[in-house]
Amino acid sequence: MSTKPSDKDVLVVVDVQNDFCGGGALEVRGGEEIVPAVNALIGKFDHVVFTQDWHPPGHGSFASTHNAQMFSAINVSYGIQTLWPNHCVQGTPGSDFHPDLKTTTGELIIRKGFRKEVDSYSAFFENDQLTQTGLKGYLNERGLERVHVCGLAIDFCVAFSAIDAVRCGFESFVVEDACRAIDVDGSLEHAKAMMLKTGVKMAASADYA
Ligand code: VGL
Ligand code: ZN
Repeated sequence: MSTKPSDKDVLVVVDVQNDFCGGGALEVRGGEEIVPAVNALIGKFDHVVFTQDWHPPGHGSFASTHNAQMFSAINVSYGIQTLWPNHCVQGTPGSDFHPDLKTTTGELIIRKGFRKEVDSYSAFFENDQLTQTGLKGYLNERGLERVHVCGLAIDFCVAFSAIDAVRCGFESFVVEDACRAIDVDGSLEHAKAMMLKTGVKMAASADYA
């Protein structure tokens, strides 16, 4: 069945940035392959929001900040934090959106991860699960009720965003073919299980007319 997005539907395009694409600092395998599918979705929605991972130099999620191994994990005040290669540093080319991404009709860009001590995977809450980005209020004030998430990476920022959308009272969908995974230490399987348990619905680009 194919449905046409209404004025209550919003597409949230997560972190389609150079550092998550081929040759980027935190390359997601096949990341750039989703750009045509994401652009096609953008063309179908009246309301489009982008997120942009946006870290200051020396961010607390960078392995280099802790002289630790990339993709290892440490305990921080808000729980376990995976340590990443330096990526999406504010103002660098790696933090730019993929050059082919059609950002023109976007109504809002949510930047996240800009506080040095707290990472932010979700478009709604920072990783402390408390600090809000403002997206919930924005969507509520604009009467948007259904959130459709695509982008990079499905096992981190996409999953956290879709799960938090449910938590914030929205109906939440992940457009699976318009996502790719980092898949470190079983993260993809874990994220999928969490999404299903929370009530996130899996969708495909073909579901949208
Ligand atoms: C992301 C790890 C670190 C993502 C961002 O966009 O999924 N993953 N920062
Ligand atoms: Zn990041």
